[in-house]
Amino acid sequence: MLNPKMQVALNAQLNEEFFSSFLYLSMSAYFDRLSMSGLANWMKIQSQEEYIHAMKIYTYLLHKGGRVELHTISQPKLDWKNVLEVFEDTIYHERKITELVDNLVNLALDLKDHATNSFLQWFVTEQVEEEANVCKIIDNLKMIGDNRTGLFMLDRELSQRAAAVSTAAAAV
Ligand code: OFO
Repeated sequence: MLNPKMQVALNAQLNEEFFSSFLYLSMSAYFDRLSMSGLANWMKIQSQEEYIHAMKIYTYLLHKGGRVELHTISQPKLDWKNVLEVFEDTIYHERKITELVDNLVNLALDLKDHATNSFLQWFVTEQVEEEANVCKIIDNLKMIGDNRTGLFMLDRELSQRAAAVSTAAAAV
């Protein structure tokens, strides 16, 4: 049985993960508008991964006899100045998510909720990888600057990203 405080906190995180999915889908649509299909592909997969994160929490809540409570998802930003600004917003957002995950772990420790603490460790590790991936792209974009060929090459490289696992398989 989940502590009511943990149930509320996990549902809030569930909503944050769905918002992340929306935000990255909006970024993907922005890149498609610019005909940057590689960047659009990278963000679309990022959006799918966030959906998987949300569904992991959804499934965990149900396994623990908790209640899933879906909230309204805020409208994400629709426009950016340039490619770099999109990824700067992404790292800002991911750092906020890392902080939220850390707060959840702190709550689990306070409540001596070992099962939830163990469940959350997957997210702790995932955030390290996500932040590193985004930082690498930001470094590349800074090196490229206004060089159109460089941007074209990066777009080609990011078109190679493939979804690691099927949505259904990853959510359990
Ligand atoms: Fe990008 O983060 Fe989910 O957890």
